Parts: sequence; C-alpha cells; structure tokens
Amino acid sequence: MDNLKIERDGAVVTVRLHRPHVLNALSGDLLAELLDTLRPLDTDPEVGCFVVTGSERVFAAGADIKEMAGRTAAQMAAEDYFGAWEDFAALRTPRIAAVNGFALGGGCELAMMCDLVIAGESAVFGQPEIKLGVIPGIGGTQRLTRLVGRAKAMDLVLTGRTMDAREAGGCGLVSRVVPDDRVLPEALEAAATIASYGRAAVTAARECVDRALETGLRDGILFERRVFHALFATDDQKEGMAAFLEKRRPRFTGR
Ligand code: CO8
Repeated sequence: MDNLKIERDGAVVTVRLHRPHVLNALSGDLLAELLDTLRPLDTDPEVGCFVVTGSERVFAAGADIKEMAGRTAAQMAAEDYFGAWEDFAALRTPRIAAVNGFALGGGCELAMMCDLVIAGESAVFGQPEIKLGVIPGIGGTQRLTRLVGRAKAMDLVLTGRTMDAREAGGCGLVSRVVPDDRVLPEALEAAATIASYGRAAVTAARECVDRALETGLRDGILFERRVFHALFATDDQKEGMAAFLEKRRPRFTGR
C-alpha cells in the first residue's frame, strides 16, 4: 500500500489517504488500491462501516493534475478515466468522510460519495476545476446539485470559489461540523454506532435515503414501505423490538 494507510478496529475500517507530497491528490493507482482494499471488506460480515480520512492539512486536493495534464480526449475516453470511482460509490458498506483541511475537486466529490461527512471547523470545500479549464468529473455537477441545490452548485462550479465548513454545513454538504481535533474521534464513534446495528436495516436505510435523490416521492415512499415490510423477515427486527419491550440492549446478529 503506497497511497493508503488502513487500520481496522473491530467492525470499523479506517482508510487514510496518504500522498502528502501532492496533498493526497487522487491518482489512478490510489483508486485501484482503494478498490482492491475495500471490495473484499465490503462483503465481510464482520465489517460494519468505513471511515475515509486524510491528514490534518488536507482530505484530498482533487484528482492528480500532473497525471491528467498531458492526456488526450481519446485516451481519457478509451480508459474511461476515473469511471471506476462509481465502483467506490456503489460499495454497500456505509462510509463516513472525516474531513480536515482541503476537500477540493475530486476530494469534495469523494466526500459526497460518503454517507456522512464530518468536517473540522477549518475544512475547505470546493469544485475549482473551472480554473483548470475543465469541469468536475467524478459526479460533482450531479451530486453537489442534488445535495445543495442548483443556485449554490452553480455558484461553486462556475466561479470555482471555496466554502468553509460552516457554509458547507449550512447548505447540506456536511453532516456535522466539529472542532478540528474532534473530526476523527467523532467519525470513529459514529462508525462504531452504525456498525453496532443490524446490517439489513443499515443497508435498507441508506438505500432508501439515497433513493430519495433519484426517484419521485410516490415511488420512493412505496420503495421505503416495501423495504420496511421486508425487514420483518430478519432476526434483528425481532431482537430489536423484543429488547425494547424487555428494557434491555439489543444483540444484533446480522441475520
Ligand atoms: N494534483 C496534483 N498535485 C497537486 C494537487 C493536485 N490536485 N494539489 C496540490 N498538488 C501539489 C502541488 O503541485 C504542490 O507540489 P510541489 O510541492 O511539487 O510544487 C504540492 O501539492 C503542494 O501544493 P501547494 O504548494 O499548491 O499548496 P498550497 O498550500 O499553496 O495550496 C491548494 C493548497 C489550495 C489545495 C492548492 O494545492 C490547489 O489549489 N490544488 C489544486 C486544487 C484543484 O484544482 N483541484 C481540482 C483538481 S481537478 C479534479 O479534481 C477533477 C476531478 C475529475 C477528474 C475525473 C475525470 C473523468
């Protein structure tokens, strides 16, 4: 592992982006390592949540500009350059972005591919690609617009300006803004909490919330209700409700 540092604590796996000389710029090798690492863990029943983080200075300063700069349009298309980020987005294990410092371009897009974004007060978000003569290319125009609305997305994407954590929290990009030194502890705590719940319910919950961004209200409500009904086939539903009625802590088994 050259570009990542991986730690596992029980059911929580922390992935630390580690390319300090280029402010954690996202390269093809980094993406390949990330997917090679997370794919097997994604189907491990003992793993309940991923935390993705960077350093104190930077989450990720975007896609690796040096790697991309000389490529032709034909090469980009032939390789489907960075198309595999959608494989990261499609992982089924919940994931939390723990963001300190810059989350720019692809870094902001990576944060948006996570289920929770926990940011330090000094974090900086933005889609500055317009300044490089390009546009966001890992879902930025699509996810940002769904999360923060057209007005703010246009402002960020067309001017390339950055926003601080407070603004990002206020507009729906960030789940929680915390003191800088609390980012990783809060993320790990949230991850352990999520990992302690029944897996079927966690998967169902995140799929239903994400469905809200992709479908009409009537279809979304029906999808939610059907999934809700289906959870009554799990042992964890029986255990969760029995534990409540018996005034004890539930013991979820993932069945
Ligand atoms: N790629 C490569 N190298 C980078 C990147 C990057 N994204 N960001 C920083 N670096 C390098 C710098 O070149 C510098 O290297 P060196 O020391 O050799 O000169 C080193 O990291 C430190 O950077 P700075 O000296 O610039 O540090 P500062 O603290 O002065 O500034 C900033 C920090 C503001 C974060 C600044 O580095 C910056 O603006 N970086 C670029 C941010 C950016 O434009 N990001 C968008 C990149 S494009 C993108 O993400 C598109 C995604 C879609 C691609 C998918 C296509 C399908």
